[in-house]
Amino acid sequence: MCLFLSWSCSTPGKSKTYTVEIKDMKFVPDDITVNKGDTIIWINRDIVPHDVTEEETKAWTSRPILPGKSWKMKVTVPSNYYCSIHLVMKGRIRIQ
Ligand SMILES: [Cu+2]
Repeated sequence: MCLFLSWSCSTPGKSKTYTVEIKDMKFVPDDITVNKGDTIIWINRDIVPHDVTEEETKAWTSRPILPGKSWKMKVTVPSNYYCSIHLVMKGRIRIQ
């Protein structure tokens, strides 16, 4: 893992960074399992802006992520999220 994703191992301690790509109007992967305290970075590889917004209560939101840009968040609770710009785009964060 570290050989291929050396940047994810640069953070001291045990927390990891996971990447979710946004492409073709989808979150890839759209279902991710992490440990509490890990970070997820969403990278917009699409040609239109997207966002990442907590689905039930809008507890958190990335605001629009422009093409080529990214946004990251430290995960403390499991969440279902969606793109508030394109309501059909949905993703899920599980904590193991
Ligand atoms: Cu979107």
